[in-house]
Amino acid sequence: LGRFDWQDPFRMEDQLTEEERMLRDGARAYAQEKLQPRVIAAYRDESTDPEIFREMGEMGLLGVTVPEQYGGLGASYVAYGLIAREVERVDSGYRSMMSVQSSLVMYPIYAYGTEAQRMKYLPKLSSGEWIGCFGLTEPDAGSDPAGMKTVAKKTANGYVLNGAKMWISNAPIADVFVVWAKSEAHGGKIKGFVLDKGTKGLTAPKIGGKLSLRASITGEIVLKDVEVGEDALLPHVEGLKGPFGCLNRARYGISWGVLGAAEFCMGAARQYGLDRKQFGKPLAQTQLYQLKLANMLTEISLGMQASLRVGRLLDEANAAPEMISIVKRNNCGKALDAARWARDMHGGNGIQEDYQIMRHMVNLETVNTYEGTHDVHALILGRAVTGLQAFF
Ligand code: TGC
Ligand code: FAD
Repeated sequence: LGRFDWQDPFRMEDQLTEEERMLRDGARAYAQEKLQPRVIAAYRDESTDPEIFREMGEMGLLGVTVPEQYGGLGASYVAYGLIAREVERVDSGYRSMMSVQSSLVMYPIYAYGTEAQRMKYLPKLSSGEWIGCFGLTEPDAGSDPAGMKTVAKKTANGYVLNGAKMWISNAPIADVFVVWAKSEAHGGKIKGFVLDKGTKGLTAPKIGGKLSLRASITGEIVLKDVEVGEDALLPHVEGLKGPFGCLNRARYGISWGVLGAAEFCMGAARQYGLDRKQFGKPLAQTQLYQLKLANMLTEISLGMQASLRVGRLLDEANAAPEMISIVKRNNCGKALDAARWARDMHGGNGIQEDYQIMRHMVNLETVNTYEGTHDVHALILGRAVTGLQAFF
C-alpha cells in the first residue's frame, strides 16, 4: 500500500515536471519572504505597493506562459497555476495583481496584437516596469458584458473612445489599459484597444471603501473623447470571444489560486486545533473539528487534481471553456467554505487580523464574484448540459 501525506494527498508532486516544481518553489519563496511580511498592514491600510510588480517581474512571475522572445518564460499553464496558488496562499489581492497583468493584459497583446504592439508592451509588462489593467465591466454591464456602452468611433487617423469601466483591478496605478469597446467601424462588434497612461481624456479614479481585496487597488476607467491612433487597436480578434479568451486563462489561474488560500486556512485551523485545548483535550481531537478538516482536505485535493487536468489540456490547446467554468466555480465556492469553517474553528481569534483567516475569507467573496460569478458559471454549465440558454 502507498503512503499518505495530508499535505499532498494525491501526490501532486509526482505529477509535475522538474521545471514546474522549480517555478513553484521560487514563487513560494518569494511569496513567503516578500509578500507575507507586508500583507497584514497593506490590507489594513488599503494600500497597494507598485513595487510588487517590479519584484514579481524580477522573479519571472509575470506572463510566464508568454514566449521568451517577448520577456516571458514560455512555461506551461500548470506552472502558471502553481504560481497563482503560491501567491494567493498569502493574499487573493496579490494574485489578482499578478493574474491581471499576465492573463488579461499580456495575453491579449500577445494573442491579438501586432508584432509592434508585442515589442512595445510585453517586455516592460513582464519586467513589471509597466503595470497593466483590463477594462471589460461597466457600471451597467457586469455579468452581461455584451450590454457594454463604451464605444469607439472611427476618425481619420484612428478612433475616439467614450465610456466608463467599473471595478477595474490595478487601474489607478496602471500604465497600460486594455479596454473593450463597441466599434462602429466594425459593425458595432466588440474590439480591444491598448491605451497608454497620460492619453488625453483617460482617467482612472480609485474605488475606495472595499471591505475585500484591500491589498489590490481597484478603480474606474473614464474615457472622455479619448483619441488614439490605428496602432491602439488589437486587430486580430473581434466580438466577445476576445475578452473571453483572456478570461479563460485568468479563471483557470484563479481555480488554483483560491486553493492556495484554502490550504492556508486549513493548515492554520489544523495547527490551532492541535494547540488549543477545551474540555481537557485538543480541539483537533473532537469529531466535529476533524469533520471540517476532512471536508477541507477532500475539496482542496479534488479541486487541485481537476485544475491540474484542465491545465494539462490548456497546454495541449485542448481545454473547453466549460471545463474552466467547473474549476473556477467549484474551487472558489469550496475555498470560501473552507475559509468560513476555518474562521469558525478559530473561535474569537478567527476575527483577528494576525490570524489572517478573516482576510482570506472576505477576499474570497470577491474572487467568487469576479471573472463570472458562481451563479453565472452555473448557467454556463446548465446551458452545456441542457442546450438551453437561461441567461435571458
Ligand atoms: P455567448 O453568446 O455565450 O458568447 C458570445 C461569443 O463569445 C464566445 N465565447 C467564448 N469564447 C471563448 N471563451 C469563452 N469562455 C467564451 N464564452 C463565449 C462565443 O463563442 C460567442 O462567439 P461568437 O463568435 O459566436 O460571437 O455570450 P453571452 O452574451 O450570452 O454571454 C453570457 C455569459 C454569461 C457566458 C458571459 O457574458 C459571461 O461569462 N459573463 C461573466 C462576465 C465576466 O466574467 N466578467 C469578468 C470581467 S473581468 C474580471 O472580473 C477581472 S477580475 C481579475 C482579477 O482582479 O483577478
Ligand atoms: P451583476 O452582474 O449585477 O450580478 C449581481 C448578481 O446577480 C450576482 O449574484 C449574479 O450571479 C446575479 N446574476 C446576474 N445575471 C444573472 C442571471 N442571468 N441569472 C441569475 N442570476 C444572475 N472587471 C473587469 O472588467 N476588470 C477587472 O479587473 C475587474 N476587477 C474586479 C475587482 C474587484 C475587487 C471586483 C469586486 C470586481 C472586479 N471586476 C472586474 C468586475 C467583476 O467581473 C464583476 O463584478 C462581475 O462580473 C459581476 O458583475 P456585477 O458586479 O455587475 O454583478
